[in-house]
Amino acid sequence: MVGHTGGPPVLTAGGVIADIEHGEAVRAKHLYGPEMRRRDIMVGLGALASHEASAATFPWLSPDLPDGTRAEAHLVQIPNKQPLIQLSDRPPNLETPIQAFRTGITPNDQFFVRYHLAGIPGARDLDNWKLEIGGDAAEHPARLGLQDLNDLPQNEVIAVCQCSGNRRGLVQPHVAGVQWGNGAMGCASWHGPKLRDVLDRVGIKPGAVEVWFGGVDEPVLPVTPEFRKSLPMSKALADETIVATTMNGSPLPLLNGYPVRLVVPGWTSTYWMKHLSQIAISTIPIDNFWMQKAYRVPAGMFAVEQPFTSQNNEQTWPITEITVNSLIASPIGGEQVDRSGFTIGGVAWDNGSGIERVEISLDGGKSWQDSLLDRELGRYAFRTFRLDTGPLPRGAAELRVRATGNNKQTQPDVWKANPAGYHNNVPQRVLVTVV
Ligand SMILES: Nc1nc2c(c(=O)[nH]1)N[C@H]1C(S)=C(S)[C@@H](COP(=O)(O)O)O[C@H]1N2
Ligand SMILES: [Mo]
Repeated sequence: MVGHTGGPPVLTAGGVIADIEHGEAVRAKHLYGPEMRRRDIMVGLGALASHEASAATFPWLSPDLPDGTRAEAHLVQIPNKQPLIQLSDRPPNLETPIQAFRTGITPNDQFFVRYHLAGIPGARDLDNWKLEIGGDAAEHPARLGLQDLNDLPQNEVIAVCQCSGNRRGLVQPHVAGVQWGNGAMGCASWHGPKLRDVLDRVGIKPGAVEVWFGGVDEPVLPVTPEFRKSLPMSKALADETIVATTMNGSPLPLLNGYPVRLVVPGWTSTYWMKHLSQIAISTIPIDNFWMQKAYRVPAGMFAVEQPFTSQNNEQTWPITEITVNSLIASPIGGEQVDRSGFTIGGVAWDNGSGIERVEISLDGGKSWQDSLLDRELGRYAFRTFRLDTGPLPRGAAELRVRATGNNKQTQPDVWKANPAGYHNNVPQRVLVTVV
């Protein structure tokens, strides 16, 4: 295992979040003794602190979210994380508050958490972690440890990890699924060997069509399908696709995939397998619920540069590339702003073509002006932007933001409705009061 301080947090069987790594056990027990329910450990940002707190107390929860979500969503404080918005408990689905997107890199302790299965691993389950690589198109299967990965040539990529369902909760009419607001995403610097170099350790036979991936989390009920995903060979062998052993210079937080996760820059994070423990190079397409039923969009609805042909059918395609998007993180909705002028700031990102332009409207979309783009951290990274508004008339104002990629894709005025609520990239609206 890699050495690290402040062990990763663990969800115990009883559903109480505790931290059992090393000396942290005592502190965790003290802070959140096993008798305490999760609801009791909620804290607020700053002075906010009550599990009664809801829409009225958290103005930064978008008004577009379903009422039920606005009432239920609350901040939780878990070890080694700042307060995150809890949207579900088992499995844990935790959203990053919008304030975190004022910088291009999302700190590990503010990074969102998404799981499909309640049987998520604790740190002890990962002590004997190994990565098994095989499949019918592998020349000679192998079992690698962390040191084997560290011995391969190392790469860094700064890339946005965005859930396919980010902003699903903001679409109208509402659709089923985790009701994410704007924070089911983050951008980090990921470090580790290329997947290609890992696959070369076992050798790829001719005839390989996909690489399949599994992690150590397991369904609690036998009827629940295991979470397994696959990539086409083109994306698996691409320069940017890595097996990350660190995140922002530290070991991965437990809930973000410790000790190793797949990083697939430009693609939504459903493919970014956490606690990666199985890789199979395969001559046949994977056939399971998570690839063939879930995470799919109507065929041809969203332009992609690299089709995933082995998984396409006539009606639907797997969701793959991120669509161009942008977010104002300052000011936030409901805030009062100064009529002498204020600075608007946030982030924009796309599938890796890179951000060419971010426009801002101060009048609800009637007129637009270019913002200033900060230095690019990498083509898969968040690009921060800002605009000094200058003086504005008093009263209500509606800000909007719209990004365009180097590939000329831009954000549509109307969401391309699809059953799962994916790819919601209509320009965000932020209502503020100029005083
Ligand atoms: N092992 C495992 N990996 C996983 C998942 C999962 O449920 N289990 N969910 C995927 C999905 S849909 C998303 S959005 C990202 C979330 O990554 P994060 O929890 O680090 O933010 O992990 C991906 N990798
Ligand atoms: Mo996701």
